[in-house]
Amino acid sequence: MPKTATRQKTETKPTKAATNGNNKPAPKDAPENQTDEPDVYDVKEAQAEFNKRRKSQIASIKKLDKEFLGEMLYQMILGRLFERKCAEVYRMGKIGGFCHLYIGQEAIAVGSMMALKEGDYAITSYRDHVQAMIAGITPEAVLAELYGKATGNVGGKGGSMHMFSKEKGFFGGHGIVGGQIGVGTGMAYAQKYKGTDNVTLCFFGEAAVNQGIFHESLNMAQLWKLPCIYICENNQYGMGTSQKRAMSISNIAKKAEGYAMAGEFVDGMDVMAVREATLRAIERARKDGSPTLLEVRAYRYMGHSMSDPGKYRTTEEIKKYQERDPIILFQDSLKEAKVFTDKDFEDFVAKATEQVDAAVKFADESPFPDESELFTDVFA
Ligand SMILES: Cc1ncc(C[n+]2csc(CCOP(=O)(O)OP(=O)(O)O)c2C)c(N)n1
Ligand SMILES: [Mg+2]
Repeated sequence: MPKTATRQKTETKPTKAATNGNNKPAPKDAPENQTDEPDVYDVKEAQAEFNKRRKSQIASIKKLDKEFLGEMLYQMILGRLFERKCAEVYRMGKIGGFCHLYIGQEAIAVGSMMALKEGDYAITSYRDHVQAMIAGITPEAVLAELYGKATGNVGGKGGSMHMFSKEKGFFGGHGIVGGQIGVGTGMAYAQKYKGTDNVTLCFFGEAAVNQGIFHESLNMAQLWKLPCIYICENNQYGMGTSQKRAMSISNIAKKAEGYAMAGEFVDGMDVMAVREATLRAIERARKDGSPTLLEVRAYRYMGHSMSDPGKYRTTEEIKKYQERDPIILFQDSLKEAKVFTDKDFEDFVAKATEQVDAAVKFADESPFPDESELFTDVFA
């Protein structure tokens, strides 16, 4: 993807507010920020980090074959372009209700889910379109679901937050913050109970860590050695509240120690770092069921959902992370490692654009569910 193709105006909504994650001032007795990160970020510092990452990415790239690397990059590009199209058609009124986009976080889903094998499971929150597509649900079925059409992934009845496919091992799409942590733990229990060596990837945001279900699930998973890999996608905001304002400690990976569990911090802008950390966790889980907590730090470029006015953060902050864009970083490394050329990147973008356009055509032309569907799939 050409560098400019990953940056769009809509992804850097300029804001006047320079508050740290909220328009309201912090209470007087609130502790100082727990991290040493500055509130307004230095772009040069971000670029230095970017270059450091590139070196380690190139070393990891050399361990994989070209075809697989191409598929990883393609999935990241497809996810980005698909989500941009969602924003576009949402604004045209084709999608109703909530719509949470994943732009900026693609390296997490691709790096982790593409390390899975047949029979493994994944479950996530409402920010689920990209994970669903990596699991194998087609862009057509995901977009038609967003449109509420009968041809959608779950017949147009779930919408954006509830993609699901038992056959593909993808168990949602959950709207209750943290709710999927308990369900994911249960899925891992089932895998162990059945005597398989399969694992579950359980994704959730950093704000979900403050929910009781996080504690209960991790405690039980370690005690019973359940093959669950808890992937905390730390995009640094829970709606309009920054992590710093809502958590007494900022180092989420460290929380694993409280359960005698393996825990690791991972740079979520680096797809290869995510892959390698996930593979280490998978190896532990397949061996004796040991769970792992991964804190994968990334950044959400868009608002919490399509209705977020985004007044709680600055343009400078968004730009800092875009300097380390996961797709650009990966492309630059692949180019330096002489795996792909600029022409190859253009071809990937063209193919993904075609796939997204086909999904739009499919969703546009699909019918809404029949009225008779109103009373099917209802459990009460
Ligand atoms: C139990 C519960 N409380 C509150 C909400 C409202 N809510 C929806 S998303 C969200 C923020 C969650 O942030 P995070 O877990 O960091 O995930 P992200 O949206 O950043 O991916 C909140 C509070 C909810 N859906 N469920
Ligand atoms: Mg978050």
